Amino acid sequence: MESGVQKMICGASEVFFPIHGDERGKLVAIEENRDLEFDIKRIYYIYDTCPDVVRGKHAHIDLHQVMLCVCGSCEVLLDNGQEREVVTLSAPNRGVYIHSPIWREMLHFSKDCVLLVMTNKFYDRLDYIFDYDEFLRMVKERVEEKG
Ligand code: T46
Repeated sequence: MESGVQKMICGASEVFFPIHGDERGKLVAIEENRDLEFDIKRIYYIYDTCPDVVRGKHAHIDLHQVMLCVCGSCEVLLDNGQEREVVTLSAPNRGVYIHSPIWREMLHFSKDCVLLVMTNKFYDRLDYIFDYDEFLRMVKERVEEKG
């Protein structure tokens, strides 16, 4: 499959990465500024999450990130303050690229889920918004600033 970008709600896109496969198995390579539109500053992965747990429940003020399940599956609720969408991540070469402030919740993790995340910034707790109303206020302010 070719790498590419497909539109989702405003602020997020679906991304695809090429699979290099032969008789030995499959391999996916992700290169910054080629397969991703940003420099990768940080990679982390989430695993061993119980199926009834909801993670995330926050937005970021200024962060670009791509997330995909290298194993298993989970759902991601994306909310840009005006539209909502639930995406199922279940392929190691298909992810979601979040490039604007979006409230996100990750849920329905399969037992074997490994959710890989690549971001353009180092970890910064001050970049998080944990209050949904505060998130809505920030989105509204940005819309007003843009006119
Ligand atoms: C996001 C979703 C997809 C670190 O020390 N460094 C890190 O880079 C991260 C991401 C977390 N941590 C520590 C902070 C907490 O003590 O790891 C612990 C769990 O992190 P958190 O509760 O933020 O995990 P999630 O799954 O709710 O959210 C994470 C990211 O924080 C967030 O940016 O978009 O995954």
